[in-house]
Amino acid sequence: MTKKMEKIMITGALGQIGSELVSVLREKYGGKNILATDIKSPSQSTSSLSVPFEYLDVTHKDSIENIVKKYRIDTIYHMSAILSATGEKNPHQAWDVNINGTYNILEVARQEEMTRVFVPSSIAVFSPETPRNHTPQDTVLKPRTMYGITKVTGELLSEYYVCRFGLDVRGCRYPGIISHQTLPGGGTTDYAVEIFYEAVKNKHYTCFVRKDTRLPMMYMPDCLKAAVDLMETDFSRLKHHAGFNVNAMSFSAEELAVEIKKHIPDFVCEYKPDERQNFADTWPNTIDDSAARREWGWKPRYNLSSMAEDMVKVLSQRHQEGKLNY
Ligand code: AKB
Repeated sequence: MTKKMEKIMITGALGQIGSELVSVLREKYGGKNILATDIKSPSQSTSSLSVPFEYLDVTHKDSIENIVKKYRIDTIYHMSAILSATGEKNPHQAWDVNINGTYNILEVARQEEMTRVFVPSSIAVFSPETPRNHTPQDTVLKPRTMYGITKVTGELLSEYYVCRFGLDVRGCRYPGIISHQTLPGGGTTDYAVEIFYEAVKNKHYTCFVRKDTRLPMMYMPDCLKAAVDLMETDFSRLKHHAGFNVNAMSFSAEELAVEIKKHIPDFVCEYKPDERQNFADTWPNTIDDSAARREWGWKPRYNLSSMAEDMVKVLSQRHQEGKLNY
């Protein structure tokens, strides 16, 4: 029997995914049942959470314990993480936040006999040895970045907690996430978001990967749907738990620029690859997500053209209102 999720805590609630996840969970489960936490304070962010907020550094297990007890939390969406580019600049911090933070969350969840935990993973778990097209669910994972290493470890640790302690831990391997509410920070796929802001504001963007760089991407509504759908699925249906491949769209940087040009004809994109190119070069072109489709009914709603149309529409409107803060 799959237990009900009643009191839900989100870590990294002011981040790119966390900030929008708060709104979706608030609508679904009611604001009084959601607790947002982050290492930043809400005043530093533009997001209006409309749910209780607590400062939380996930590397401090005692702080997690205190908050979990105070709010009687039974479910955690653990969204705080250091992404690939920042992680490579400071691998020790990436290890601390991504590994020790995740371990602390899982340990507190185990001790408190929680209902469920969501631990997201990433396409950064893959590596040059992994098949790059239609990358299988179960395949070689030998990442070269500290971020990728922490994400593989997070998947293995999550699966260990499922098998060893019977804790219900779930997660999917997110591709690059494109959104218009909160900017991503420190990732390799950030160019796929920046390009929209620059196109709308300045009609020009210098992209930090080569134009033929093809990566899997996903629009935020699908990213949130994946998290909620996976967490709502009956446990008995799942053969995998952490690290589901989820596919939505896949395009090269140049194809993205061409798509944006359909809406902003005088947009010009240049390409000046930096060190992030090296990370992108070890990640897949396309993903096989048949396990997610089979086990919990995953199906994305947005493709490149519907995502780009929506992004340009929302950001152009905001720009006209003088509210495109970037
Ligand atoms: C990153 O680029 O680091 C992230 C990811 C793919 O996990 N967006």
